[in-house]
Amino acid sequence: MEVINAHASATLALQGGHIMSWQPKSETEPVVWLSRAANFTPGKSIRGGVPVCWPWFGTHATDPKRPTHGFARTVPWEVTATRALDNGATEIALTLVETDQTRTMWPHRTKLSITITVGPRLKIALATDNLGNEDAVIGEALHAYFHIGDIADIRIGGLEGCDYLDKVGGGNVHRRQDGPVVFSAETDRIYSNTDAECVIEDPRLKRRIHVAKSGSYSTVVWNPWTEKANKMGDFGPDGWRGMVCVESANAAENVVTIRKGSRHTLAVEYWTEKYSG
Ligand code: TA6
Repeated sequence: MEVINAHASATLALQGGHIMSWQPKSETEPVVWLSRAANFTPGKSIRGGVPVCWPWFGTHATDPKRPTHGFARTVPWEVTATRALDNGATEIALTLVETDQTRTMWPHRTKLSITITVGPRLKIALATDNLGNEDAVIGEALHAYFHIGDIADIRIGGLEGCDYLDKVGGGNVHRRQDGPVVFSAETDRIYSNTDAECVIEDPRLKRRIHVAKSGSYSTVVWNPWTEKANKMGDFGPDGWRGMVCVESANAAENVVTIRKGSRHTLAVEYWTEKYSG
């Protein structure tokens, strides 16, 4: 599904309620990155865009055979509303279509919906309604891939002093962020207890990308670097150099308990500004 308006263009897939690309008119390069070698296989994650990780993040807590990052990103969603807003932006609402298979993996009566606003900013609100008569605990993320000039040149501000789980090499080593995040090797970190806005400073593309959020207390930063990207096989030649994930999440110690009968929303806003570096 293509969305083109006075402010921006975007492509969405019904599979996973997945935003695959977004480019404001003010930019000559996409802001949300999509791999040139992305596979569009039903049931498989799409390499790039903003995958919806839900109702768990990473490996399932008790059953490692269940899909990594939950099932929401690999099942069909349906459009429930579209709206042209007064400011010229476009709003699209989608909801996950439950099946016997999803109910087997997730036996809670919840409804998952996403509202996407394509404009000079990209706004995404992921809402979980707990319709059951017991509390439900979820892990989740808007696993956003951002397009950058080169991973070795960028810095990410906003996480200074935050504690994080270093997942590289399958470890779970606790560390603390000293200064901006910079990259010189595979990087896979879950920053905990932070609702801070992050800013990706990109001197090569001469822009800053702002990643603001609410209802999210973890931020995941990921770049696979050479070896892991080659193993994954869907980054294309050196594709990993042109992307970084800054994921607004509730993961690890920040999983969310949604009281029965209530709603929890994880929302993000992405925008850019010129930056001379
Ligand atoms: O968010 C980082 C991460 O958990 C990495 O460890 C890597 O697995 C990445 O997500 C992509 O996972 P995927 O299942 O989309 O290949």
